[in-house]
Amino acid sequence: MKKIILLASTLTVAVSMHAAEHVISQKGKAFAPGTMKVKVGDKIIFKNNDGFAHNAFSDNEANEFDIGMQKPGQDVTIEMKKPGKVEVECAIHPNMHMTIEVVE
Ligand SMILES: [Cu+2]
Repeated sequence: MKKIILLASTLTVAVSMHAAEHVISQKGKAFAPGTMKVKVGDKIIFKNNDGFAHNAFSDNEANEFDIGMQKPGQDVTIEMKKPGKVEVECAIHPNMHMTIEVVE
């Protein structure tokens, strides 16, 4: 039993060493930065720095996601699972968009 626990914690360390975290801010009805290059397995943290809700999503097949209603001050983390271009939009504010390039 002890061996299994040790193996599990070693794996967790190995994964977290390779995966980077990137922050995307939503403020003034805009994503910042406007473009971002990340690696497969990296995590994206969406921060809502506005006083109202956002709903970031992407229809790009490789990394399709929909955060849903994200309240002010809330952080939502998603993982980029496959390489490709990810065009991020906000379902509430049509003028909001940014692009994430995911590479191997
Ligand atoms: Cu929005």
